[in-house]
Amino acid sequence: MIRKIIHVDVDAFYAAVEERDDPSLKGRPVIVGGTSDRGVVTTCNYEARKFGVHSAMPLFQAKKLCPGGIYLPGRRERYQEVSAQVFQVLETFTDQLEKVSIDEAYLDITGLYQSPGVVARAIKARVKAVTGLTVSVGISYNKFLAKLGSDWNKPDGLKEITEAEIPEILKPLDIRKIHGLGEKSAGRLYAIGVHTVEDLLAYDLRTLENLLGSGGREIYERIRGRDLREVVPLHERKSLGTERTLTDNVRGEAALREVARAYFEEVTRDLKGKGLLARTLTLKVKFDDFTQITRSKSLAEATDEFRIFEPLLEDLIRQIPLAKPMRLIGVSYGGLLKNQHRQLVFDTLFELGKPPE
Ligand code: TTP
Ligand code: MG
Repeated sequence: MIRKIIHVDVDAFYAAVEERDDPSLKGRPVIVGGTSDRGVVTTCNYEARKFGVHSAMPLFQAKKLCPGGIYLPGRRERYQEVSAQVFQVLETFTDQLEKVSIDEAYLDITGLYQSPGVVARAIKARVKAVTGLTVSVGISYNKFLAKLGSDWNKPDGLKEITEAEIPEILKPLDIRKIHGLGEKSAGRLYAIGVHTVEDLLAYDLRTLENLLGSGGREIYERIRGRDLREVVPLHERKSLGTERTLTDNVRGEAALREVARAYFEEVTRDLKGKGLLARTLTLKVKFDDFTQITRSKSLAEATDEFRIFEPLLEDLIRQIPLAKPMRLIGVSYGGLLKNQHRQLVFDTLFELGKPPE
């Protein structure tokens, strides 16, 4: 199946946070990276980039190129805070979200109904509304091409790369744009006259492996538009539940139902109280011989409605064998979503999905 992968990268992240927190900086070149001339530029906004300033440039050199710039020392904690806000927005679109760095993530939206273009525009609009920052978004059918897309027309960019455009769209690219090809390798290739992806496409797999070592195969595949890496969510969503060892073992369906229902009511209150929606209900029973059984049922859509989950609980109770005495019973919800963002996301998707008037 063709996947739908999105890569999101915040524009001039640290500098953009400084501009957001102090609007008087807007429109002026902002350079983050310390105030002593011995340091280097951590990042700078696009106004400063017009002067030729870039990340990792020594500050004394930046000050020569851009003497009128605003030089700031950087506030790591503040950037972490804003980063968390950005990820909170992203995580409302899918739980298939992989955080790559402080300002960068992959989302696998294969399962979403809306087209990737609509989702990408909704992401841009929501991040902007919540944090005031612009992001660039790349869309494609694998990670490599999605990342290339987000870098295509920064800042505030949006670029989709389709399978039909491969390899033509890649041919003119400078090999230094190939994510995964290190600076040293790029230098080595430059030295033998290989500057573009088109030049590199002329090399067969064995030659590339000789030139680039073990990473050669990966590069060989990527410039042909092939990349099978999956989007790996950092931590799968936690579950929310109650389980207790009973004071006395119980036996039979009525006893199981009584305890399971009490836990179910408790954990459903907890779910609502935390502003969460759930998709899966799980019932777990441990018997007196310490064997255990867990049974789950899922809904197509997450909810926090007691009456929607109630029949699922009944189903689960019927799946538990009743011959042995039970020593522990547990009920939990999984596939959790935050409730309050949901409506916002759907509103934005709806707005952006409407045909132009
Ligand atoms: P990047 O996404 O590489 O850079 P950026 O967001 O500033 O600019 P753009 O994406 O528009 O090209 O990095 C994100 C942040 O990480 C950046 O704002 C500062 C920080 N950073 C470092 O601390 N050290 C570095 O070497 C780099 C490149 C970035
Ligand atoms: Mg960035």
